[in-house]
Parts: sequence; C-alpha cells; structure tokens
Amino acid sequence: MTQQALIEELTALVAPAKVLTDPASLETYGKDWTKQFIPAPLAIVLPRSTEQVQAIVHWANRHRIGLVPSGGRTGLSAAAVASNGELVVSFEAMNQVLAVNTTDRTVVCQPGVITRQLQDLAADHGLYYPVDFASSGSSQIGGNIGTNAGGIKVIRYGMTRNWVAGLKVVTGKGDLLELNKDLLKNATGYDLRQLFIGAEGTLGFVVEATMRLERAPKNLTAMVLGAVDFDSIMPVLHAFHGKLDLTAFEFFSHASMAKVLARGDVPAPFDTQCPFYALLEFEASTDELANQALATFEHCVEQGWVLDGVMSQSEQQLRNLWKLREYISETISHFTPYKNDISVTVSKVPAFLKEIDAIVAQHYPDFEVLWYGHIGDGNLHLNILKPEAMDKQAFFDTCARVNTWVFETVQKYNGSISAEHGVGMTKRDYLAYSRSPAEIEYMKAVKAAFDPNGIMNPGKIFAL
Ligand code: 2HG
Ligand code: ZN
Repeated sequence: MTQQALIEELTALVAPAKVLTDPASLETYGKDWTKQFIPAPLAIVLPRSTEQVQAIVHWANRHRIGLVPSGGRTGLSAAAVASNGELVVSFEAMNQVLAVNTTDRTVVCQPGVITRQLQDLAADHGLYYPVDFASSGSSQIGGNIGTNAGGIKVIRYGMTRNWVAGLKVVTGKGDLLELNKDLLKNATGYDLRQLFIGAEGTLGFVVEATMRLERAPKNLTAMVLGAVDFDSIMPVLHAFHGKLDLTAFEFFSHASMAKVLARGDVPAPFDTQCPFYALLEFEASTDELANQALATFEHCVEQGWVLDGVMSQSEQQLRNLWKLREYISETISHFTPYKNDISVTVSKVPAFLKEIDAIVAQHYPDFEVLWYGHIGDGNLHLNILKPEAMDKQAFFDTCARVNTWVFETVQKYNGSISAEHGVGMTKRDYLAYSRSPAEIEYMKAVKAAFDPNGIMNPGKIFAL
C-alpha cells in the first residue's frame, strides 16, 4: 500500500477525528523537548474516543506501523519523538475531566488533561493534586503516567504512580483493559496498572485515568538557604527533616541560579553569594512550626553549614523563591544542554556527587556544568551546556563518550541512569547500567505479551 493510501484508510477509519500531514504539524507533533533527533513521522492522528484509539491500534497492527504517543511534548528523553516514519497519536483532543468524586477523592481524566488543570480542579474542591513540576502548565496526565513523572514534591508525596487509582488502557493488541477499578484495596494478583505506569507507551496507551487527590496543604512556606559548600547541604537536609514535615527539598548551584537571575525578572534571594543553595518547603500551619524552621536555620548557621537564608512571608515571595529553582531548566534550554538525570539513595549523594563532579571536571574542562535537582530524593540533574561556537553533533558525541564513566559510577553506587525523565531514546543504550540482563529479558517478555508486533512506541526503552 502506498503512503497516501495508508493515510486515506486511516482518515476514513477515524473520521471525523483529524489526521494531519502538513510539514508544520509533522515537525511540531513529531518531537518533545529533546533536541538530538530529527522528527520524521508518517502523519499525526488526534483521536476523540477510546474506540478510535482501538481502531488506530488495529490499523497499525495490520500494516505494521509504529505508533508514538504524544501529550504535552515536554518529555526530556525523546520517548515522544517519531523519527522513523511512525504515526503520532496525539491525545490533545481527549482532554476532558469525566468525573469528580469528593468522597473517594478521585478525578477521572482523559489522557490529554493538562496537569495544571487537574491541580486547579482539585483546589476548586478544597483538595490537592500533589505531583508538580515546572512544565505542569503544558504536560498532560497521559504523559505523566507514561513517564511516572516525579518533580518537586516527591519527598513528601511520591511519584505519579502513587496517585493513579485506576487506568483504562488500549494494549498493543488493541484490547481495552480496565485496571484496578479505582480500588484502594485489591489483592487479586498482578497489578497490571503499575506496569503501564512508566512504560512510556511501549505496552499500550492510557485512554482514561482515575487520579487520587489529597488534603490541601496549609500555609506552604519556602526557605532558600545559601550553603558554604555542597557537603553542607546534606546535614541541613537532615536537620530540617528531623524537625519539620518537608514538602520539598531542592538544591541548585550558584551557576544555575545565575542563569535565572540573568533573565532580570526574578529577584535574588539575598546578597551573599554561595556555591550552592537549598530550597526547602514545609507547611507553616502553626506559629510554632514557623519558629521551629527559624530555629533550625539558626542552628545550621551556628554549625557553619549555612551562610545566609530567607523565608517566604507571602504567596508572592513563595512563588518568587520557587522561580529560582523552577525556571532553571527552561532558561538554559537555548544553551542546548546535554542532560543527565541520575539518582542514588540519599545517604550516598555526597560521595556520589563528588565522584561524578571529578569525572565531569576532568572530561569537560571547557564546558559549563550545572548542578541542580531534587536532592531530598537523591535525584541530581547534571546539565552540560554546549559552547556557542561548537557544532551540535560534535557536542552530543563528546558528551556521549563521557557517559560511560558517569554511568559506570552510577552503577557502582547502585543508582539509576534515569531517575524521573524516563529512558526513551536518549538513555536506551545505557539501560544495562541500571537493569540486569535477566531483568531486561523479563521486561522484553512483558512487552511481547502486550505488543506482539512491536508497534507501540518502537525503539523506546529498548533499541529496535
Ligand atoms: C527539573 O527538575 C526537571 O527542573 C528538568 O526535571 C531537569 O532540566 C533538567 O535537567
Ligand atoms: Zn526534575
């Protein structure tokens, strides 16, 4: 069948849903936020119903055409990039909230619901959807589930996985499965729902998700503390952990913050320049808790760990302090950064970071290196910035060579080569640094069970 005939058949199958083939749409929908791969999809389809998604999967099986799911396209591992003639299935048109249940504290969402929309809806009901990150204004629930998104509140609330009560999925065979039926307690064998969370669309597509909500936090308050050196951040974490129920504990280097301050629209937290900063957040629901935070801050200064600090006194100040951390990723995106998203258990972070930092300093003497991340979860974002004059491909090739040493160190510390961004295509060649050969074989067997023809997001997680 010619390409034209294939597209005509698909168009007739999903009408009146849209099939797009114009160059601008192919370019836009064919990629996520990564810059290493050139989008080259066959076409884009925007289904409006579960039945249409099933019809698309059956069509793809008949013609052995790969399907790439597409949500808010904010992914950072090229899991939503179609660079090989695949059909992109965008969930943009399946963007309705189908039901809210305040007794069960759940919301039934179609996959294209934007994360912020769910957060706002929860707030309208006096509740809270706690998974949050800088891209929550454009990322979609389906993508969050596909990558098991983490973000800035994991220390208290965990990853997206914790908030999925039930899923409806269309598997790679085209079957519609209803997984877990939104139950809190369900001890009836394998929890297939969990397999689809973090599977990056390689087993099937989520067509409906029931998300859990939580009690809304009271009087969230942030502190930014300037640390004398990196090693001082961990005792600061320990000191605050012991005294307060933290909702976030983030860190960033001065070089990272400097990029945000250079924008000119975010105020510096204080005048003292420190090599690293910690941003922590807690519920100051009583004066006693706020005083406890101040006393702990003073203790950290007395111990010589912290040089300066500030505590938010209003929502506006809270937001401004968060901008120092949340704006980093977007602000540095035009430096074409090479991203690493690595994790170890929290107790291993200081030794681990020192070793990685030494490797990076040795092998990238001429590149600017930025450290930031969710240090309270043991998750470090290591961004290497491309020198302006350097060719993009030469830069990525150089970074890829250094990966071997970085990932050997990750493996030595029993860590993860992808803490929260997923494997996609950017990390698939390094999977064996985090997963054993036997584990990878079992993973492939699971994929074959749900997707025997290998049409669901081919080339993601594993090489083709
Ligand atoms: C963040 O924590 C995101 O800001 C992006 O996960 C991390 O830019 C990155 O490397
Ligand atoms: Zn992150």
